[in-house]
Amino acid sequence: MAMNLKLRALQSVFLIACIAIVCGCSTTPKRAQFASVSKLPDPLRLDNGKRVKTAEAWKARRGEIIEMVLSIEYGHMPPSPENVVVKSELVPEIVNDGKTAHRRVLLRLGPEHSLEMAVDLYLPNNAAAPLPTVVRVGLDEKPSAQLNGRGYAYACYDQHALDPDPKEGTDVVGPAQAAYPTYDWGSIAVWAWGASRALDYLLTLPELNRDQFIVTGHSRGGKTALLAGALDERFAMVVPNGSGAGGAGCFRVMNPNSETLELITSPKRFKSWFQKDFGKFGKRENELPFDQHFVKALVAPRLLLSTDALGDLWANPLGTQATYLAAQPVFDSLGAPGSNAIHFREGGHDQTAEDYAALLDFADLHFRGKPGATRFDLLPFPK
Ligand code: GTR
Repeated sequence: MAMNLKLRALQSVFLIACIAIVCGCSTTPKRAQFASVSKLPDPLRLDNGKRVKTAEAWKARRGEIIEMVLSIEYGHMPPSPENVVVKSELVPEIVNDGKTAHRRVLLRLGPEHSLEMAVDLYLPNNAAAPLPTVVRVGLDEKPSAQLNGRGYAYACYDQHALDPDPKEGTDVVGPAQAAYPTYDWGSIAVWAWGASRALDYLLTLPELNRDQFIVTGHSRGGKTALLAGALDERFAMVVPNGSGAGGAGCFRVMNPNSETLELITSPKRFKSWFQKDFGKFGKRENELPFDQHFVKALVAPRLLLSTDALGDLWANPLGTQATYLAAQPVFDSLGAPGSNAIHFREGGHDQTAEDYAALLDFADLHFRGKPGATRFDLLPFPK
């Protein structure tokens, strides 16, 4: 008997070592790395135990999931203030070798219009309106030439005007949290609320197609884009890039060396991005009633594409594939199997021209019926 147990233990050590070699990891694998997609919580099971079978039941389940992820992970956001106005607008300038008209708009919003937020708008010259529009978390001129060149309008907004992003381990009560003191929202929720306020303004512009808004962002901006798109159904397409922990990465299924729930919620790092008690699930991910595929599922049946890099282990590519697989049944059940997509490129932590090309190809496919060069069905890891 004792011999048998010894043999079993030896076998397990050998098996773990083999898995570690296959995964290319030198450290002892952590428990979470071995969770299987089939063991993740079921987004299609209502709190009362019944399984979702109709679109109506999904609506109810969607409400349950929203409350679950906001109360536990991100914190609650105030409703739309419905008062976004333009404070000032700079005269458009022509950039990108004459191909783009750029203008900066300063918005006022919130209680007594006390909040201000800048939005940069880049419109392609000579493109047929109304245009599909990419909305990015964070001001960045770089992608404008590529996006405008493909006939997409591009807008980006200054999320830090609502809540600044000081160096890790420091928290400040930002202007939006000060304006709405009774809400428990962390920075990601504030920034995501900002995406919706930028959209409130963009929807007033007749040159933009109101049914073809895409929200994207990178890294902490990717987490923000996923949450914004998950909650705000006016976004037709949602593209988190390199978003990892708190974004498209699964907390229970991880590459070795990926950022864990415990690490990201450490008070020395990014506790302030989340609802203040979220960190208690560090090393207890299995007790979470959801995982990040629930957040992805909130996008269904709209379009969702996560773009990631295979060399960006910190952002957990394996776990991003896991959430893609685990969210798929929700898209299937709503009759939109092709609306859930994933794309991996070689390289590291960035949102590159290749990532934007994948976004544009996915949008062209669904908005214009025009297939591009990017494949969305390639899975780098075994299922
Ligand atoms: C890292 C953080 C990641 C990611 C990244 C970024 O330090 O651990 O979750 O958000 O910052 O936003 O660049």
